[in-house]
Amino acid sequence: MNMTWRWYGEGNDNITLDHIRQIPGVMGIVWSLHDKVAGEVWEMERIQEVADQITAKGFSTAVVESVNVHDDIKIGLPTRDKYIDIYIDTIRKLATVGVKVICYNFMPVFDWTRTELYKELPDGSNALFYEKAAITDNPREMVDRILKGAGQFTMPGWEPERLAKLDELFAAYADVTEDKLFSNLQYFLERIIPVCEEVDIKMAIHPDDPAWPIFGLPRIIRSRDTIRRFLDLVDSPYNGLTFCTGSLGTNPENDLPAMIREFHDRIYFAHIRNVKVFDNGDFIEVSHRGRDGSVDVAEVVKAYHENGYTGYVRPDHGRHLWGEEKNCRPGYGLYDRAMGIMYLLGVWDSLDNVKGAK
Ligand code: CS2
Ligand code: MN
Repeated sequence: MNMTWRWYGEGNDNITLDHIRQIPGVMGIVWSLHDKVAGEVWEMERIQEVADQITAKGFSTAVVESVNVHDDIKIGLPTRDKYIDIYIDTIRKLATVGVKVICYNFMPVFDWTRTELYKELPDGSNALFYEKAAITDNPREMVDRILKGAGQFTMPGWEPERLAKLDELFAAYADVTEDKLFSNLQYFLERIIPVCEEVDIKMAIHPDDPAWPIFGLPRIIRSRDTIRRFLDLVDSPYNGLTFCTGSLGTNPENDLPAMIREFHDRIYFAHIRNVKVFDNGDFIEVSHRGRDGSVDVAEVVKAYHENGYTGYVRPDHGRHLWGEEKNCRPGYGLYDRAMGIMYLLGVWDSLDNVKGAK
């Protein structure tokens, strides 16, 4: 496995590349131009600048998360072609700085959704929490709560300017059924995948988080069957997956190791994290250690190991520890993610059963 770390960029995060260099085993930086909203042009100079910072510290630039997809593409409006052209322009530019995998998602309106950003765990740390009953009919209420909780930070997919027009967005999605969303995704893929084949970049869709529809909006990457349907939309090795155990693991019916065994040759990016799912369907993010939550993380790593997985991996979210929540992005502190890496590499190396395993 090729271990990576999601970094928000210089001056954009309290975690620097020098911090990351001290975490054993990290080979690559997962990066993006985080100030770009979906549909904006990515200028080559900006791309080059970040890529240079990353390579100067000896890291690979191979994974970008995310290049977000404009709502017009997801809704299927006539303006989608213009935004797909911009997307293709970004793919071509990213190829010139060594990008091999682009992670993106196709969730309507909201990226990952939680109801609380700093829910205290019994050990005194805190983490992202989802309370089913708190998802009411009023998305505005939830949006305000999340934006307030995030304070100074803008979280991916939670851009205040875009969410200010929530009513309009919901109205625009009114006719978008699950089938329609699948066919809009197919339209998008049929245009971009030939370019990816040409420039050798794998597209890796991120599953929906949580793995069920919310606020009446369809969510289509959520289970074994929907993933199979997705892969068949465009049956090219360049049309692949980010397999996020945290997102898919919110539904205990998803047998994650079995899904990894089935889909491993189309998984290009593994997000590994644990969630504890309660009987009423609420869930909270916990440490990577398998026995702390509902995801058998060691078994997940074993499924990758068995299949000789050589793709990119990152510890997904972590808890906020030792007071760092005052100063870090929700879910993206330093300590728990660093410990998560050591857990993942520990399991992997023990499976290698080799002294000084690589
Ligand atoms: C990420 C997602 O922070 C997270 O939960 O896994 O925001 C992810 O970056 C996007 O869904 C991918 O487009
Ligand atoms: Mn993820």
